[in-house]
Amino acid sequence: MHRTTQEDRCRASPDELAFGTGKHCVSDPTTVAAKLRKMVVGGAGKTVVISDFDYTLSRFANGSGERLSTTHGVFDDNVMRLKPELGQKFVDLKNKYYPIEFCPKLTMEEKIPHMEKWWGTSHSLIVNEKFSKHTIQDFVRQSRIVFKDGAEDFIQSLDAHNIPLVIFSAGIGNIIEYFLEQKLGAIPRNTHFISNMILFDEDEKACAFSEPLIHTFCKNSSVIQKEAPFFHEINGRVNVILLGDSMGDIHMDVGVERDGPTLKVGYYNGSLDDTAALQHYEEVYDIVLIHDPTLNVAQKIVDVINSIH
Ligand code: MG7
Ligand code: MG
Repeated sequence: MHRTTQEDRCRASPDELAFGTGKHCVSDPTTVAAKLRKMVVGGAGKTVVISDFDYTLSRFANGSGERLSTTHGVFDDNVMRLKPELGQKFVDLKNKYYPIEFCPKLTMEEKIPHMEKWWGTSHSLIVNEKFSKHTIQDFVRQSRIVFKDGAEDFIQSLDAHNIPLVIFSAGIGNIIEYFLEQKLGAIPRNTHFISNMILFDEDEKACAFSEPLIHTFCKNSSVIQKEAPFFHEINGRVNVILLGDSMGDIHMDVGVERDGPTLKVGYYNGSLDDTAALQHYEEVYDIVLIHDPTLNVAQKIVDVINSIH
């Protein structure tokens, strides 16, 4: 029997999709093709996109390979500029906890208390400083958050075809909102958020964060409030396109009760030498895109679904 090698798998792609020249892995093309067929039969009316934001809809690195910003990172950069002492506190937290988040030797259970501490401390700093909405909007304008190529068109095309987009982020939802408003002019009607939201007092100063806290390792049904107003909109949308870049993103669909397929697209931003990590991504994501700064594949999938009806 012919054993599929890593090389073979990285070349394989289902006939329905021409992925272009970007490097990608599909470990089980038959399953991907079967899921896609079901999604095409269901059409746009049965589809919902559930996507992570940081390093999924946004770019991981610029053309020179420099790391770009996450939504939380907006505070690191801007506060460092304005109030170096406070800025250093954000940076120290990142330096301490980021290696724990990605440590291959720790289990998820071992990491969770550290993540709660990181998010909790960082959010307290934001609330204690009482940043105004206006200041945070300015921070976003000056931030190093960059859309992946084609992200604006992707979001607009979902809206045009009435496909809901649920942005499920352990980052800061308001930052995503301001970013979308600044880039798209307004937040499209189809776009909804499950995220950490900064709450403002009557003077529009940050005074608290929404509950429950969402960190990297609790992006699942436990933090989805079923009474969210958009839930009626995604009811009956049995086919899910899930976009993520981390291991914590693969259960974002479990809050949605249904029996249709989830096509999982994973953006791998790690080292190419880390074959264990890459292999792990291939096991949990249907399609793994390696160092892909575009949304071409996600757009292709949506185009295929829309092309039939
Ligand atoms: N992330 C989480 N927190 C912070 C923070 O305070 N500063 C920075 N720079 N990054 C943070 O979108 C989720 C990602 O945001 C990062 C509290 C984590 O690495 C997480 O994966
Ligand atoms: Mg991410």
